[in-house]
Amino acid sequence: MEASKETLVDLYKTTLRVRLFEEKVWDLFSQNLIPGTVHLYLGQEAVAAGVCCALREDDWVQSTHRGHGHVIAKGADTKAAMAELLGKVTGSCKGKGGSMHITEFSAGVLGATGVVASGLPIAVGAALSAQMRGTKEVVACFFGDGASNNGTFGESLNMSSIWNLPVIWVVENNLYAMGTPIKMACPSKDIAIRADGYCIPSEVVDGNNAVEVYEAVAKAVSRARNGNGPTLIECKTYRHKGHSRFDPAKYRPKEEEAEWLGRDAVEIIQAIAINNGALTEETAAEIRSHLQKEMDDAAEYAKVSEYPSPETALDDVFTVVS
Ligand SMILES: Cc1ncc(C[n+]2csc(CCOP(=O)(O)OP(=O)(O)O)c2C)c(N)n1
Repeated sequence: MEASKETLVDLYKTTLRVRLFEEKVWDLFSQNLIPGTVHLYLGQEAVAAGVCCALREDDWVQSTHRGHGHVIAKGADTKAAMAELLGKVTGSCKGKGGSMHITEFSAGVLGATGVVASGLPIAVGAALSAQMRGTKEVVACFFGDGASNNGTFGESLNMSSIWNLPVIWVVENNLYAMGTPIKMACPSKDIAIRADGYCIPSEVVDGNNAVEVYEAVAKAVSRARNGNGPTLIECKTYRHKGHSRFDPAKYRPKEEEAEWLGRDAVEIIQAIAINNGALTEETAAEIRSHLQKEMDDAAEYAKVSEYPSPETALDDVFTVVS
């Protein structure tokens, strides 16, 4: 499914929107304005952009601990997302979720989670629900290379296959699970071949190229929507920063870093869009300055918003009474 000029502009805007959001997050985090920790999505923007641009508004995404990019790419309001990270009452979870539980249900985000690989079974449930309701909605489930070594990976892929569920399994292979290189944790060159064991078709793409991601996901979405079941797409990518907080990522070889940082997701989609006549240098710069203002406004909004009052601490907490 080839990307149209309109889609190329969309991919550029979404990739850049995520990049500028994350740069602003890093800036605010460095000023100690964000409590807890953050797992930045810087470097991996083309994955979220390529996936979310291939989805409909009423489709769903399941996120991870590295979730800001997924939420923003799916169309969440940047002000509410930024306020959430600062723990403010105007945040999308009223300031009670923060970075690792950021979500925006109204934009189709099922949730983010700090428990590695716990999103996969949730995606199975959401896809089963869509199938039973006959809505033709699909679910894209993001997870890392590390998560693919967790038991829920096998259980979820198996169920999605036998029940023919409308799921797109998106592995963001950024080569490391914290400080553990993928080579030490996975015997094969690609994670994608594991899908064969569950009779699920798979594809390996350049995760820094939003067009490649989009085209693979668009095919998978069409299969899922037409009742032909799940697909697994492995996106090879790289994070610009360490795993979280102040991890300087000293375990990564310098040559490897230089090679990946030289293949920047924003620069790649900008060059493709310009070469295809979808953008000019001028229109690309206009979009950038518009998006930069959006992020500056979002940060200001988050800073001046109030913290939730202590009396509301137990609001929205659910218990099952039997
Ligand atoms: C069940 C579980 N085990 C371990 C951890 C600690 N932990 C947090 S992130 C992480 C690495 C995850 O790697 P990956 O799935 O590749 O995602 P990435 O951080 O690279 O985006 C680990 C082991 C956890 N949060 N949950």
